[in-house]
Amino acid sequence: MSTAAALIETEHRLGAHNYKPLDVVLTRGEGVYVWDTEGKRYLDCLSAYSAVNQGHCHPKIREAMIEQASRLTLTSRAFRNDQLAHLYEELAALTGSHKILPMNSGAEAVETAVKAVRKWGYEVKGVPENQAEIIVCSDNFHGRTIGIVGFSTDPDARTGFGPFAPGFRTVPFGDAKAFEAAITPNTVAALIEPIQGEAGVIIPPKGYFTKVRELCTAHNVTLILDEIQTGLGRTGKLLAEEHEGIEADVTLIGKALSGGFYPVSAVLSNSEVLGVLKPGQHGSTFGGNPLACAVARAALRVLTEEGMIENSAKMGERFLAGLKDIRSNIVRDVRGRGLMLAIELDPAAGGARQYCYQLKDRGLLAKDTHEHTIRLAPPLIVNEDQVDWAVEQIAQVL
Ligand code: IF1
Repeated sequence: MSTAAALIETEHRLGAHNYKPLDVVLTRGEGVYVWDTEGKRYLDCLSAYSAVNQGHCHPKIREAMIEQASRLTLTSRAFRNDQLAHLYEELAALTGSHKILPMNSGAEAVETAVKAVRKWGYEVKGVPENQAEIIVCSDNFHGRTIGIVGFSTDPDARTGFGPFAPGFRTVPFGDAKAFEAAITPNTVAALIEPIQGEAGVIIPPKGYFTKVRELCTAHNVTLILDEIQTGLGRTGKLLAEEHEGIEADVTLIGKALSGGFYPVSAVLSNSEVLGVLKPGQHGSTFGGNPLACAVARAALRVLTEEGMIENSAKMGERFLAGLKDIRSNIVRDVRGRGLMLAIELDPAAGGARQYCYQLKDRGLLAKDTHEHTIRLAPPLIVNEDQVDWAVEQIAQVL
């Protein structure tokens, strides 16, 4: 048995240093809790960046995974499998989408959507070849591929990785006037997060998305919402767009689509946009494989059948109210929707990371983001006592 310190040393020696994790080595998870190699238990307030909305190792998803893994895991899309059609049906019934394209990671879903809307722009909207423009927002986070980091505004994400693909126009998030001004006859799509996650849980002003929706409709621009993090119950609704009373033309989901068992993502769309992709023009070895489909079907089933979305709304309100009651002169702002929450600290407090370490010592795992913000996102099955306990720990530390 290696000790935690030895495992950390080996990671440091052999692994690329593209992460700086908290020094806690986890070995087991169940529901809202994870355990480290020393047997210490933690309340997980990150949920693998919202991929384990259903809680760690959910027994019904595990059962579906083991059952399917014992039968058939991968056929490639060269042949058909008996799970994909069921996933399509269940996703369509749940979300109302008409066409679905399964991929693996979130970044792949974003890349897929970018390809589809460009082709749609040329073939349906009539944009001249290679002139398509996509509007994106400053401080966006959509993934790590070359295509995506090319339209990031975060220097860490993009510096040194160019040259990048042209065809993206950046506007400030939450500013409908700037959005309108960026639309040209060549604009094929807008790609936006309903709430910016990596940027620090930034909720746009009321009415922003209503206006964006109107503008997209008026100018025949495809509205793509990246719900990879906000979707599947995280904000207290199935999709965060419901808070805004709008519908996207294309919705991207991932992360919790598998409950954290396996990378599964999907592009959900109307028929027109995904309809432009013909055989041979897009795909992936693992996308839509039977294991992924069986896992995703179970992940969606427990999300709805076990009332996790309603619980997210209820517990989110309780968590936010608790955080707002904390009296601390280093707290600058507290915000959230559903169980997607953040505490922004005063820059004078010396960074959020030290507080994450103190929370870890008290048995609560959370992650700092952008230096001064603590992000909180427990599994959607968290209960009142656990929320109250978390608030108490946070109050003590701050
Ligand atoms: C990491 C952040 C969260 C996403 C949205 C697409 C993707 C993500 C809205 C890509 C991924 C991740 C990736 C993870 C950290 C995490 C993250 F801090 F970077 F921003 F969640 F807040 N769209 N988010 O949030 O999905 O390809 O990773 O499956 O370690 O990079 P992916």
